[in-house]
Amino acid sequence: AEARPRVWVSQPLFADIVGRLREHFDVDDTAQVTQHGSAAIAAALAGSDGALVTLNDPIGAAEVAGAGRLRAIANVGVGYNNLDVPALSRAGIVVTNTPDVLTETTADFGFALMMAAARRITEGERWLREGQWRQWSFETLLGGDLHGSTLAILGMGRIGQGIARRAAGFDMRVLYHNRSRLPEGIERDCRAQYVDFDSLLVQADHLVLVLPYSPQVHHLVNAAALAKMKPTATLTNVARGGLVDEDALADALSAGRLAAAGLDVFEGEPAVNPRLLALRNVVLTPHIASASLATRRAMVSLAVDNLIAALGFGPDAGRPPTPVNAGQLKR
Ligand code: 8YV
Repeated sequence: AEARPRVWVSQPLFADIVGRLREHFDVDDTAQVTQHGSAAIAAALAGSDGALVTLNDPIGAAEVAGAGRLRAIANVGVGYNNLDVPALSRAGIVVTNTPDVLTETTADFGFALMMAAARRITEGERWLREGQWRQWSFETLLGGDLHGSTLAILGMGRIGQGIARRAAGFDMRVLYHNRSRLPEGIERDCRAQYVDFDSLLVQADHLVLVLPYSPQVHHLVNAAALAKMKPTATLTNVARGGLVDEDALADALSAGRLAAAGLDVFEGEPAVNPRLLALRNVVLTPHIASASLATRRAMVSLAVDNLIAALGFGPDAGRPPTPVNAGQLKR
C-alpha cells in the first residue's frame, strides 16, 4: 500500500480534534508548547506533507527549503503574519487560516478589554487586593464613560464589525477607518461612519485596533498618532503588538497624554515591554482574545478540516474551506 501522508502538529491542540487527522495521515503530535526555533521547524517540516501550526511558528522560505513533500500548512488563527505567504506560495504550499469561527468571541473580548481599561477595573482590583481600600473617597479611581462616547475602530473586518454591533447596545457613536470603505449596507448594520485615519485618532474616546498586521502597518500607532488623540482617550489592541510603538505608548500613558490602554498582544510576546508592566493604567492580557473553550476548539476543528481537504482527502478534497493563498500557488 502507498505510504500515508505525514502531518506535523506543532503543539498540543485538543487531542480529540487533532485525532481526526489519523483517519488519513500519520500524525506526529508529540511536540510540546515551546517557541520552536527555525532549525527545529525546518527539521519537523522536512519529512512532512502537511502541518498544523500556530502563531508560535514563523515559517518562510528558510523553514521549507528542505521540505520537498510539504503541500499544506493549516494555521490555527485568523492572523497569519507568522507565515511568509508569498514564499510559501512560490514553494507550492497551500496556506489556510481560521476566520469566522473566532469573530464573536474576539469581539466580546475586545469590548471587555476596552471596558476594563476605561473603567479601571483591573487597576481597582489591584488597589483593593493591595489593601489600599482603607478609606474610600468620592474621587477614587475615576474612569471614562462608554455610553455616549465615540468608539473608533481601526480595521473594519469581521471582528471590527462585531465590536461595532456591540457598541450599539452601549449607546456609543461608532467611527471606523479601513483600507477601503465598506458598502453602505454594512455601515448601516454596524451604525458606523467612515472617517480618515487622522479624524479617527482625533475624535476617538476609545480606539480599538483590529486590523491584520503586515510590515506596511508596523507601528501605525506611533508617537505622532498618539499625539493626535485626546488625553482622556483609551487604546485597546486585540490585533498584533507590532501595530503599536510600545515605547511611545508608555510615554503617552505615563505623561497623562492618554488615559489608559488595554493590550492583549505585544510586539515581543511572550515578553512584555517592562515599561508597560510598570504602568497602572494598562490592562495586560496574554493573547487570549479568542480563548473561549468553544472557539479555540472550533479553530482547531476548522484547521483540521482545512488540512484534510488541502491534502486531497475528505468531502472537500482539494477545496479547503478557508484558504489564504488560493490562486497564488505556483506549482
Ligand atoms: C490565536 C490570533 O490564538 O487568530 C488569531 O489571529 O491571534 C489568535 O486567535 C493565535 O493566532 C493562535 O495561532
